[in-house]
Amino acid sequence: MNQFPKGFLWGGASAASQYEGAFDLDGKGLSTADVVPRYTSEQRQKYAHPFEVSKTDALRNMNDFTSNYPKRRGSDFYHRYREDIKLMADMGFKAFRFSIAWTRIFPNGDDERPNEAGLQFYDRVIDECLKYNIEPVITLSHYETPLHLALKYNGWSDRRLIAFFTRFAETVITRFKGKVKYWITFNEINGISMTPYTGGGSFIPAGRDALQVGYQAAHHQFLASAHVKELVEEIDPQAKVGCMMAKMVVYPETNDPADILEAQKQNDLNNFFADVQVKGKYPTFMQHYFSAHHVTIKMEPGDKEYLMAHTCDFISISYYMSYTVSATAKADNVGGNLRTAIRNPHLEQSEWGWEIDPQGLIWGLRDLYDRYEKPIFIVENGLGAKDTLTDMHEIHDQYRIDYLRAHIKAMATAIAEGVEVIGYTAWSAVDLVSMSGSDMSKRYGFVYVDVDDFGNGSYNRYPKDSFYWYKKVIASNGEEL
Ligand code: BGP
Repeated sequence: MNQFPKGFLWGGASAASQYEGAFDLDGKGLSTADVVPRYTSEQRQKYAHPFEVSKTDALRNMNDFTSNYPKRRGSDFYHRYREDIKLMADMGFKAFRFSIAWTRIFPNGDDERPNEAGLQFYDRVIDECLKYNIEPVITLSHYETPLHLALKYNGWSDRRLIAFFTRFAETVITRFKGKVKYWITFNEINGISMTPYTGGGSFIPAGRDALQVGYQAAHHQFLASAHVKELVEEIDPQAKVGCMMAKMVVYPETNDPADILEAQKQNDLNNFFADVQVKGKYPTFMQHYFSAHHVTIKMEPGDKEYLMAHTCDFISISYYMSYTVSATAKADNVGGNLRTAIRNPHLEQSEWGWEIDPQGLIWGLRDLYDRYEKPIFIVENGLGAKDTLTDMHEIHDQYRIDYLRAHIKAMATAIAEGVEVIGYTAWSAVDLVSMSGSDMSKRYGFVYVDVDDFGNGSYNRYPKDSFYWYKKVIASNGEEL
């Protein structure tokens, strides 16, 4: 029997830049995600991280209205939020995780006044959720930064971003006071050391190291998270603030102690991000890592005390797969959903080579709970797959059901052992644009959206087989899998 606590937050997740579309409507400014095109497979091979763009590309792409930018269209949630939230309610969702696009509220990021039309959109979305007793779980920054801040300040590598972000956060926390109980600060914050553009709108200037840029940006995001915590305490003390990490479960390739040490190091490097936001301080091992990698974090007096004074209430995570490293073929800091070269022969892979490992989730949950003793919210977990729409408008996604079932069972095992898990929002509620591929072919939703990689299609919504399965899971509070 799978036992889930009463009031467990079952639901699904999304992100503004992959879901909303309407990238330039009602006063919205451009974000870093809006200038990321869909890459061809050759281009994908050429770039180490296909979802990063250079400053030159960003400047060119911002004025390009003819090429294919799927994130600009998303799944048109902007116009179809009523229909989508109704579908979520039909599944019995208790929670819906989405992000607020900073550029709808402050189009340039450093504007003095908020854009009322942007706030009104989220008024409508939140009220629609509450109408069905769906708890809105809001991410303040999900893989996008106002493009203006990227171009003018080099994104989060500049300390001034903290004040701009705090103004944005204060605006929305005040506006949605009493309606939102769960705020998440930065999506997969641990990705930033590998992908400073996606995570923080920072380009890597020539001659600079990604690690230096990324970790400095992370320091600023840590402080910004602490500001959010302080604001929520003042404005809406009932609400809770969570940090968010891609939970990396890293295995050694063999039982050679050197491999085991390398895996431990990689796990520590990832947990570092929660160490700062939950324990409130930089762990000692990071000082050593920074000096070995010539990274210098510029801090100001009072930063350390501020971080210690405003730590998170809960930890939220994404979990898709596990990773394998060895002392010889190591991936230096496996951040974000990036793969190492070593294959785990015990695991099957998704069509995208992501190694499917439900037991790894048990390992990850135990590890986090042991280290932090804070409630854990799984806010992303799911299978990216190519779905086929039949002539009858059905989608037989048994593979997705199998994946989700196995991970939900794993979560139940961890809960039975005493890990406090407060909710599970699968990625994704409705199909949306893939973050890394910037295309529609890699689908995650319980609801199919009829649109292809080029924006052709009706955008009609069709429940998949997994929709009906998940409805039963929720209705039985996880007993019927
Ligand atoms: C996470 C991101 C999401 C998301 C998901 C799946 O890293 O937080 O935004 O998209 O992974 O990744 P992808 O879309 O690249 O398959």
